[in-house]
Amino acid sequence: MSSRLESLNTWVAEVARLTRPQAVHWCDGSEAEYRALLARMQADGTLLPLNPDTHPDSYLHRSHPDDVARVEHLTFVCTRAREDAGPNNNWMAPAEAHAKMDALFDGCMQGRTLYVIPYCMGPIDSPLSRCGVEITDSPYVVANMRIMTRMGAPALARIEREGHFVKGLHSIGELDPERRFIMHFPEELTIKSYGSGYGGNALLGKKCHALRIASWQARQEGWLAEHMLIVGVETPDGQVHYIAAAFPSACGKTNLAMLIPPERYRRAGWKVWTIGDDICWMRPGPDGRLYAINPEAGFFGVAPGTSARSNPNAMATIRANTIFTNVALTADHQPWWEGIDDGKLPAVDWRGRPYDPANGPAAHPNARFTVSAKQCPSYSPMAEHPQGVPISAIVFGGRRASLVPLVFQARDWAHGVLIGASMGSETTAAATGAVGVMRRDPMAMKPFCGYNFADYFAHWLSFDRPGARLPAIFHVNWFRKGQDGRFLWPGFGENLRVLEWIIKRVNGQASAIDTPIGLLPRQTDLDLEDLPLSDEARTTLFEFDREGWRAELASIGQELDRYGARLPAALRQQQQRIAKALG
Ligand code: SAT
Ligand code: MN
Repeated sequence: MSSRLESLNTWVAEVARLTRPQAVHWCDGSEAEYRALLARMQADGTLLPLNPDTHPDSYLHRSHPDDVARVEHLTFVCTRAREDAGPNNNWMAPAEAHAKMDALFDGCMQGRTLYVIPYCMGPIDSPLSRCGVEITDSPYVVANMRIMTRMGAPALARIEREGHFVKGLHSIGELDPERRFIMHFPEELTIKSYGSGYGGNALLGKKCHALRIASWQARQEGWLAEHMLIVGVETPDGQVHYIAAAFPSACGKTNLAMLIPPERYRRAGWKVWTIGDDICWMRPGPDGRLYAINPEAGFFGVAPGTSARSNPNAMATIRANTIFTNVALTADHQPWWEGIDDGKLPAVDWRGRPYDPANGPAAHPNARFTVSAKQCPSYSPMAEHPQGVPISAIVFGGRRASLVPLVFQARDWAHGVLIGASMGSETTAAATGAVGVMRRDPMAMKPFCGYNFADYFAHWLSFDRPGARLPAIFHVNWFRKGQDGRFLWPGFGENLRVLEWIIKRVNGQASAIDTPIGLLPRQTDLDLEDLPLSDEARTTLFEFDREGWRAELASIGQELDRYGARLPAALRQQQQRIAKALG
């Protein structure tokens, strides 16, 4: 097979000449093709079938033990001018990067099949969607891309109509961490990824395209590509408010996107609709509001910590047709992970060894599930709407054990951009490196912005223009800890109480107190009925600690200094205004 688009055929031929595969397969995305891939991977041990009685059509994949997370130190943005990549990215000159990668790709697919995956990020018929083609030698990547994107014949038809697409070339190579690079060429709409089979490094439609390359395209075309979940909250009067929220990897985006209202809210008629759990593309509509789509078609969620208590919708979603990566197994081949709370015991750990606590956790802390969004009980029909959903509020948040209150609101858009730009969070297992270290992660995009953060902040600020009806901006922190080191806020479904305040603020129905850092609720402004909160929680979660914030603003000032003269003056003014108000 080939395509009607000459530029696509030429590129595939070029890549085949370089990588020398044994066969070339153009993916049509059909069920038969998927079945054949699954059979092939079961035959060669890439996938192990799970217990068919409890988890029909579900599989376990064990990755190479050195290939379990994104590798930020091996991820590069290769723009002609170094400053365009910014201090927030590793940079390499495009010619050097191409030479390095092509040397790695030379002959790397010998004895393997080269798969051509045409895919569409977003609903096939949406003007907000963008297409790409990934070439890979990993059937595991093909299977995951089929779940995570609209892949195959309809995507190819759109690509042929449009005549252009993002090019992604991927090989698992030898899975050698010394020969592993994830390179982005935003000016050429090209990605080259070698040496890893892990999600964020290998499913190129996801972070590489839908965030790094798309953020670059979005800036040129006047929209935003963000690391955000999208959730619809239906109030008892039947109105649905869509909220987009940015949290770093493994900080609960999937849980918030699939939230189940507490019993009392449920009885009152509150409902929650899931649009997306990781990526949000939004752009101004004719009425001046921001309209958002989820470019993905599935969830690539963190398994550990997911349970019937923390995320019942996720548990229902992954009951069948799911690919699990690096989870543990029970004796009867059910998937198992720390925090699943199902009363069962792990028998075999994520590496396939008999479980022994001396070897560490049974499941890898970044173990994942890949599953179609359509299986999620709360999946919104609006997620397939070509025009997207109007966003009422944008929420930023991170893991902050101290200082940062449960929720506060930005005074205006520019202040909100500063709040996003100064986000901090403790690191998680989603990337290799130390866990639990506080780092600045502007808009949760530190690992994903495909260009200079200074220009990105300027792009965000540019949305505030005549005729715009922008969402209100908030900051939340579910992770505040008390004196005893335990979380003060119960989180999960109870987070709806915070969303309720946010929606009421948007509707002008809730009050707040004005502080130098923004608009804070008093504890009486939130519905805390039936919540077993300690006295410490009731005060700490709502307090504004002037001393602590002085130090925080100084640290934010230093962070902004990194961007030098390129930093938009409006952002600096916001920081100085707050620092001054703090005294
Ligand atoms: O990058 S992944 O898609 O693998 C997961 C994440 O870090 O958000
Ligand atoms: Mn993510």
